[in-house]
Amino acid sequence: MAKGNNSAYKKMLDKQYKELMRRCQVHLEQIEKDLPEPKEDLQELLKDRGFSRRDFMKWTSAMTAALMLPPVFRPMVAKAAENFSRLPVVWLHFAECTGCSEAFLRSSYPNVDDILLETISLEYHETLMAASGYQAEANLEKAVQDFAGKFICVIEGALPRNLHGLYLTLGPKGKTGIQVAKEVTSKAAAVICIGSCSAYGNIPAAKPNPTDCVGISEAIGVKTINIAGCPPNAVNFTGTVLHYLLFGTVPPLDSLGRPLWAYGKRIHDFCERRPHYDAGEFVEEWGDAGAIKGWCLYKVGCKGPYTFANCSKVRFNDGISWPVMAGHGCIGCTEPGFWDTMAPLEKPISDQTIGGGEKTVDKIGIALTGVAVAGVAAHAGATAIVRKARNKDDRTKAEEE
Ligand code: FSX
Ligand code: SF4
Ligand code: F3S
Repeated sequence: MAKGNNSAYKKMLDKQYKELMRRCQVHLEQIEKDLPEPKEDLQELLKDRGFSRRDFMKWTSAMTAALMLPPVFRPMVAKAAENFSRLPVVWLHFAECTGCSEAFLRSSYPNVDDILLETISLEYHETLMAASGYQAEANLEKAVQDFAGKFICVIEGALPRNLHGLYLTLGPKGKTGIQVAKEVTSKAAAVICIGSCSAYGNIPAAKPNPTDCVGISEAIGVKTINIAGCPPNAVNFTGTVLHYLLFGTVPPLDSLGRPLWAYGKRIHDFCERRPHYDAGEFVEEWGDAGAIKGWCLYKVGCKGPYTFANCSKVRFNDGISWPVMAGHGCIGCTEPGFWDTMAPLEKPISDQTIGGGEKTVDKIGIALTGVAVAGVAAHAGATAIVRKARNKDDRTKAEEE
């Protein structure tokens, strides 16, 4: 009986994946018809940078798994990567530090994701393009017109709303950021917020927030895909764009607009220091014996228990390290309002929630478990809501799973 059920289940999965593959093939062919020729030959570029075909295949396997697709999708992920430079991108900057662009484009240890980002077809990017003034504005207008409904609008930075948006004006005509954001996003195929500033307001929105900065979605009411982080991981951006190139849809998102494949799990649950947390072994102060032994950073403020992101799994700079591995706690940079809600950054939140002062490990454990369980329950609830919305969206069951 059980065996029968198993084979029926396997048959159902096979059928769903076949349908998903068919859709993927149709979409890849469509892209080749609709979008301009690739601006770069990815394979040539990889060869020039010393990456072998084998390195590329390894990356393809890792990306396929990260996107929660079965290995049979590997050739299609490779094809989507080769088509990466066909996708026209208009990249806007509002209130931010440009650390997101810096993090993406200046990696000291470039990996396949970084090379892929180099191929991106940037029709407009204020900090990278040579044009300025009227020429820059004309370039933006042309890109939006030429690729209407086909380009991806990528946004870094929050939007100030006070003084009718006049705290942030752009270009020779002195348009407000809000005006530019509305004009460009209304013609885009999808809007991707890079970094927590454009996603949720973040540091420009930190108290007292005199300019009334908020994230893009809140400022102009558009649906955005939020690649959260300050700065975010390049992998989370390239993976999301690859998903779009593969299926023509945005990947499933949580209630905060973050792709579930990248932000669906808590930092704390995939942290290499977790066994020390479970054993009650904590760093008590910077440089103590626990710090030297690599114990858990919870008591020196790690916000990993409240933060959803894949930093511990994908790490940064070609997988070399991530904040906790470098010896500082996670400061929760992928969560909305992290600068205010996660402060003080080097003290545990439970110090406040359970009455302040130093607590025993047991007390911290109890308080933390309560907060973490509430966080997880909220996240699970949000996931269920997203799933329901997706069902409404008439997506196939195979893609949802
Ligand atoms: Fe914000 Fe990005 Fe942090 Fe900075 O552009 S997410 S302040 S790294 O640069 O927007
Ligand atoms: Fe890792 Fe921070 Fe959790 Fe400790 S509290 S296990 S350092 S994520
Ligand atoms: Fe940010 Fe924490 Fe990752 S601080 S980079 S979410 S480890």
